Amino acid sequence: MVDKKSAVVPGVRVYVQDKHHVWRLATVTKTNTILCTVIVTGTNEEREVKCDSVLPGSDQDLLCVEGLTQLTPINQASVLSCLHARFSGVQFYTGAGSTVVAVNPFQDVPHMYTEDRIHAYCQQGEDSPHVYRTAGEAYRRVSQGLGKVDQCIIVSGESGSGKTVSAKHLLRYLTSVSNPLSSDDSNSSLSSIEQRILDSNPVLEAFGNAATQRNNNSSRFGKYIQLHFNRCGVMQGAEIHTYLLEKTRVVHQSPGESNFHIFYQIMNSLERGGEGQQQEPLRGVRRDTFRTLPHGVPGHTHHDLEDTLHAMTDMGLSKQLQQHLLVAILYVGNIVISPIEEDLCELLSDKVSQEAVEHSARLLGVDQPCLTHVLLYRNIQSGGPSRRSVFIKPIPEREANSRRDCLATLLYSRLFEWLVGFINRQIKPETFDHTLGILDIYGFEAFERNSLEQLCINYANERLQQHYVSIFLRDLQDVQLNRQTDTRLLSERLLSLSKSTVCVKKPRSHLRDPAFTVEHYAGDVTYTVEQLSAKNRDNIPQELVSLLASSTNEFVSGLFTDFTVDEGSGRRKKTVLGKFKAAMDSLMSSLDASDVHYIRCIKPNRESVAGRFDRQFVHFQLLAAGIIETVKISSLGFPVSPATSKQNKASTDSPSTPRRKSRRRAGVTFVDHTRRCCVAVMEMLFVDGCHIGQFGNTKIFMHQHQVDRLEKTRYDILFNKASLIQRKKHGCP
Ligand code: AD9
Ligand code: MG
Repeated sequence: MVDKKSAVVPGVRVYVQDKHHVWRLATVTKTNTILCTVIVTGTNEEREVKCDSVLPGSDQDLLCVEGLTQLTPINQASVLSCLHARFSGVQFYTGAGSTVVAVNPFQDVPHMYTEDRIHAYCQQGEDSPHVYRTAGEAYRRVSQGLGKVDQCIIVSGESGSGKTVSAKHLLRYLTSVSNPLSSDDSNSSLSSIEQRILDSNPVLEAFGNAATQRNNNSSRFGKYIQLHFNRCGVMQGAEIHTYLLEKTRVVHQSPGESNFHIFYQIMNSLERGGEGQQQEPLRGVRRDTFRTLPHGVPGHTHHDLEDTLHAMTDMGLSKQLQQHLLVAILYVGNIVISPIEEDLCELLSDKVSQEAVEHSARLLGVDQPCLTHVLLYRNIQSGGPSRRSVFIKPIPEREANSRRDCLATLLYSRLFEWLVGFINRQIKPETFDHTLGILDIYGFEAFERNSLEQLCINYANERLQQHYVSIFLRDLQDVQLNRQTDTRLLSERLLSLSKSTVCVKKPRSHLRDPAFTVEHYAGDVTYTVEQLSAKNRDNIPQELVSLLASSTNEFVSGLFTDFTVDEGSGRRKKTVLGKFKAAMDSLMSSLDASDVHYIRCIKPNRESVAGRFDRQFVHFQLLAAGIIETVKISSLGFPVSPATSKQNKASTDSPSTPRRKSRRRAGVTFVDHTRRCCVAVMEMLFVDGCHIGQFGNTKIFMHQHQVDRLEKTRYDILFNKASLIQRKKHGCP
């Protein structure tokens, strides 16, 4: 730990370990070589503790510490206490090097997200930690051709920590600043492309989010939205990539959880006598008609129904089309299969089940006997290509149940894919120069029972965490740090984090079902094996697809005409995990090609309530996410090392065209002329006596705050002039 050996003498401030608070600030009153007596700050409580168990503390006013690297000293106790002090002081954002740590307020804080705040960040040089600061930095790079030019903001944190809300604020900032009209005049409306991009949010949330035990509005899919800009920084459009929707939720929800929001929204609308209510298949339907629509988490409101419908209409989506297919999916969930004998079953003849098959067939545009047939029988093909014959075989109850569930999940996942495709067609530009991506995936989660869905979600988080660690490791290798002992320790720690193979072990608790435990970076998770491999194979019967492709409902048949079932078997068959891994690999390549900015979201308590900061819970998240390590690294070294000669990549460049010329000149004369210029600039800027960084032969090694200041000054000088010239040249407003 940093400064571990500083003297423990009377009068000194230290942090002592505490069961409830994790660490508490105290003052040493007496000491010998092994033990010391302390008085806990704010109390009269006296404690005797081991000298080597304390961490150095200080009198620093933690509320005012905007960046964790400014803490003196930096250790896990001071980082935790700082975030706590700021949370209590209604300061929810804190810097950690270039990363922004966002603690979820769990209450409305409208003053933090006003148009004026956006204006302050984009026009008036405001740079206190905020999602707007991160968005502004990424935007500045993309619009001025800096760094790798393509940018990505990764929002991470566990389920319910505030990723989706942060991503929305990022998007709002970016749509606002990239549109000169809206940023000049806060009353003017956004241009239609920006509005369409914003509209995609409530629509995708309605279809892809649901209430879970951890979050009333939990994202059940991963989302990577790439905003496309021209070289002047004007938004041209966007493209949305989604990752593995948790489709099984359509037919099965864990206790206390709910189905996707859209179903409730449609039900609310129909129950209130909304459009479609009078037509036969939808007449009289209510939420409690459907087995797959549990109440969900108490207190959950579907207040954004109007938003969804409004946004859907704006995007040109037909309400009726949505309603019919969604209600059909719910009816499929009501079909009950009952066994006749071991390998033979039938549809239950009760009213609910009969109505269900009748209505779903009608709404799906398929023949009712055909629908019944594909649920209860399967085709077996035999013979070679020349003499192929097909046998029809009844299937057992269990298999028929999975077919029914497969029908519902297949319909929903195809609808979701179609929706994403539809939105992309509305927002994708014909041409663009650069991209700025925002990644908001489902957060790490561990429930009582965890299956393939959690395995994929946690795997994705594992990959992102490794990426985060590798970014800081790479900086570490790039830079010749001047305090080798401390950093070697830190790099070893980080290396072990990044290289640790996922550890699988036997579960500790005695579960009845077979299970295995994975030691994830954010804690152990036990996965039950039952159904895991079936879900992983994700077999889709061809008969179901053929039936739907032959639907008289053009929309339904359209969803399936080009859909091919993966008929591979054994090793050739692509599993869900295999496909998901490939999607993550491709995402990681995209991240590697971009400058990456991080927002690390922290959930302050498990109960999702305002005003409660559970120090143990937060402490665990800080350690697991490696935040404390990265703060230490950022403060110890010079995490930023822009090359001044050939490898010129980042911060000291001027905007795009002039940059290339000056770079060549700089490469030749760096040692004498350019070096002297750099020293002069640094001395001029950092006259307040702070360290001006270190000069190597080809690089300057700087602290993050120095780069920030340099960038800001350069931005102030160059942006107004150079970008004006560029904008004029490209005919931009
Ligand atoms: V999950 O991994 O998708 O399950 P997220 O996305 O991390 O999760 P989300 O953004 O949905 O969490 O936030 C959870 C809840 O916290 C929201 O519904 C809000 O009620 C609350 N929240 C989050 N961020 C803010 C904020 N900046 N201001 C106010 C917030 N409330
Ligand atoms: Mg989310």
